[in-house]
Amino acid sequence: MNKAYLLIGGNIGDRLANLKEAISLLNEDAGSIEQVSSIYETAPWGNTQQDAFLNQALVLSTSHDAATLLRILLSIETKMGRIRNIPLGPRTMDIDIIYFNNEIIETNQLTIPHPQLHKRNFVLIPLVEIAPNYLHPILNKSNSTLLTQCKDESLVHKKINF
Ligand code: PH2
Ligand code: MG
Ligand code: MG
Repeated sequence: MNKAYLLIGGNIGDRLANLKEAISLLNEDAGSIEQVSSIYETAPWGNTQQDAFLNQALVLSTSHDAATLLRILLSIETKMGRIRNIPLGPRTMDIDIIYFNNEIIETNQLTIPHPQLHKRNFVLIPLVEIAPNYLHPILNKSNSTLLTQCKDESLVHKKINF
């Protein structure tokens, strides 16, 4: 079995219901969700003129390889009404592969580890909750260390009451 670390999130519609739907579609179509982080409300990163996101990190156990998994994830995004228009812009659901086992993959479709992960609190904070000691296979640092060294100042806070 392969172990994929995913980050899911969105900022359009019923954000909480969309996270739950993404998890159930992942369990149906992609493999088995083994771990989930808390849900975080996160300030929009990159394009700041949009609503706040909810983000959550997941561990998926899957028999698919990374390229096949990517196709499945994109089809779930499409099922959930994702329309790709503005880069870094608002979306119902984005499902990103952050790590895949400890593989380093660089193709036209896919870069793993996710090339921006170490620059983003909205990725690192949920990720540290479920995999603090996982070593980034290129930077050779744990997720905890990456978070300590991250210069991102955008706000991320745990959502407990909805
Ligand atoms: N995704 C982006 C761009 N900016 N900001 C937050 N807070 N959360 C996201 O998931 C996010 C983002 C591109 O995929
Ligand atoms: Mg993304
Ligand atoms: Mg994406």
